[in-house]
Amino acid sequence: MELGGYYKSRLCLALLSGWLAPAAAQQAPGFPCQPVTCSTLLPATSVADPGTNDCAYRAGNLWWVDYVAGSLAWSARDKPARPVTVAVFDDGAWIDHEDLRNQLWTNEAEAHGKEGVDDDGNGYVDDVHGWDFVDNSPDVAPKGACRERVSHGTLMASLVAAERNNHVGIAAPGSDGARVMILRIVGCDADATRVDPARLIRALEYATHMGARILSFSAHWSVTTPELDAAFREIADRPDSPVAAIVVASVPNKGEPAAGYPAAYDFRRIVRAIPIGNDDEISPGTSPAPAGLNLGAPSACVIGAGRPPAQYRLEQGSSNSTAILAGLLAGIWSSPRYDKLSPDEFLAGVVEGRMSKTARHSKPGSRPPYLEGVPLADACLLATERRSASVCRQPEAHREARP
Ligand SMILES: [Ca+2]
Ligand SMILES: [Ca+2]
Ligand SMILES: [Ca+2]
Repeated sequence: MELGGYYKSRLCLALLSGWLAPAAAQQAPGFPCQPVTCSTLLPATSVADPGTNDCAYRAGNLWWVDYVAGSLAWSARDKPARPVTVAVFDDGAWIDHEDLRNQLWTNEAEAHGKEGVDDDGNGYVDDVHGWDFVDNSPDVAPKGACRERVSHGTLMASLVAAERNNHVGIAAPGSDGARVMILRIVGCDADATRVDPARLIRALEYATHMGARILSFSAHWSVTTPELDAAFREIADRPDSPVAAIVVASVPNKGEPAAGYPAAYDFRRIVRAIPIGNDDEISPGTSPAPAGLNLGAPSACVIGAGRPPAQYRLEQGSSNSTAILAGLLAGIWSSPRYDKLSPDEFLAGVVEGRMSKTARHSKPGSRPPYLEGVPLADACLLATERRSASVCRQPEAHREARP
């Protein structure tokens, strides 16, 4: 990262070492993870302005990256991350978007193989960056009516791993530590919008066999089958499973009476994203979820990738929380300190042992199980004296007063 450029930006005040303090000083004034209010988040300039580097971040519009101390999960120049593959189960993605195209998991055998040939013999022909399980195709782009709508999967993939420091758009906590595998499991047309258990089982098998260590589900559903339950149990619960992975599950916030699956599974490798809005509050209408690894993550006023090649969108919702948390976990897991850990070791030592025990909590929620609030996800456990984070915020004068 070139620091000099930050000082030159008229929109941007570089606050370097000291603003994001070591973990021991988390309660001090100026605590690094203080969010800015939503009203400051409207872009101060075009987020596609090529004259700045990750300009949405430079313009102070990526509050959600700072809220999870996401820059601490970016790799140090002398210690590049060993990226974690994050499978994004969604409606496909525009992988030619400028902030996504270099951030994709790649099946090297297919990337360097022959077109029309299943070069790695995994049963899928030309699966370079994932698979479309709806139309059984290597083309993971949105299809049908989805082509004319906001691509939910594109937004999610960008919140996991948008390319950092490429002079455009946004950055994400998993910019360095995550690579996204695109799995299209729902479509837009009539019957295709429902989650199909058999289709989902195939996608789960694909993701885990191709090496995904985090499975990100911003989708949720209310009915399941014994076979689908068994597939999730194998991945997310059984000790010593050869396909163990961490499932990051959304908890919806539109007043649904139950969280839906996979958040509703009481499995130990499930990490639930609890949506957080302004001022550390759990989003109104957040569904109850089982006790366990429940971490708050930003939901409101989040900028992510839209249509290719260079559109961005401001979106709300619990889906955002899930993707941000998945990218954050990948960014932390990929750091040299933790990159050798198995899923169970990472969960026990880092997610449960450190992140869940943070002093940062949301405000109390209005109903069980959130009456005491939830721990807020962040990467502050990666703060060291050796390395403090570089963050970029608008000068105070450019912000509106908080209500
Ligand atoms: Ca193949
Ligand atoms: Ca091929
Ligand atoms: Ca970018």
